[in-house]
Amino acid sequence: MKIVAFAGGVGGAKLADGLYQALAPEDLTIVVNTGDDFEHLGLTICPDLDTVCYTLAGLANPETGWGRAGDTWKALEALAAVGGPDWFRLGDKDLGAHLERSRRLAAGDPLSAITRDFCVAWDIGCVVLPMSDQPVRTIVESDEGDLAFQEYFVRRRFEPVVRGFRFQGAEAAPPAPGVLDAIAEAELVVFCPSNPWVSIAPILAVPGMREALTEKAVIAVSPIVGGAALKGPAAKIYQELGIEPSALAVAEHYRGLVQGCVIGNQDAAQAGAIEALGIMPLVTDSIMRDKAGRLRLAREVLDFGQGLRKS
Ligand code: FO1
Repeated sequence: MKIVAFAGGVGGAKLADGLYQALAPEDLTIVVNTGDDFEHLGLTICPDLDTVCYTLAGLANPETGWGRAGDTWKALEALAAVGGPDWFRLGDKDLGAHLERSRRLAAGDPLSAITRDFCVAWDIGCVVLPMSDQPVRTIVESDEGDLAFQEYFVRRRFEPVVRGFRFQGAEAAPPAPGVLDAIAEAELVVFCPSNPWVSIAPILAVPGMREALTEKAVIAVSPIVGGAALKGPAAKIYQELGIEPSALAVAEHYRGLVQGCVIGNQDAAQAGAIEALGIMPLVTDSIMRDKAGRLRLAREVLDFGQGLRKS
């Protein structure tokens, strides 16, 4: 069963890892958000690509979900000692990937080719693709004006009040090579439990992406459980945009794109309202506490997808 997963951030990477455990490597393609990418210290940083790859490779820092396990901070300490900006925590091993990616991008290599080679180096058997080889930058329109994503998310700890988002460059960012083919061949597309506003929306903003999904069975896993986000600003953003954060709000957010929505046991009472949207709910324990939990949820999503008939 060929699957495509849309992912960004730590939560998305966890379900991507579950799907990676559940499927033959050749049956999984992960399309990753690049709207969080930014130029920093003269480097091009791709946090969601690295978070997905480190997680699948078993290299990710288990406490934070991002960066490398067991990393050290000598370079960043030395940088700070001479007055450099150390607000974005880049570990020594992590820096190795950023240096090589930046070197190859400057040499003209496409991000998708670099990502493919990193996957080989990190022994990742499935295909991991950036949503586009062209840059897309999420701009957060806030009560403090426009903020680059990492300024908002890390430097300001997502405190600014969100008014909206723009995905700068998306209109000139075609899907990366292989993305549309993978979707066309897929029997199921899964929106991992990533932030709908800043992880999944940028992927959907890539020209042709929504159209590619119209004939597909698509399932979203809600990142909002019990009215809260498991990690990050998703619930706060819904609230600031005047929407009560809930699994139902996520289903409504994806209405017209998805046939199924996986929600937490805490949100079982919303299943009827989700079904009334024409979206099939699956109520389960949607929290992935460990590697086995990721595999369990992934298997439930795949079984759910098998049962769904493209209406
Ligand atoms: N997130 C933080 O909250 N603080 C950091 O210092 C930080 C550093 C960092 C370095 C590399 C990387 O790949 C991710 C990093 N993240 C950090 C996470 C990142 O900002 C977010 O994971 C994504 O951009 C959105 O999920």
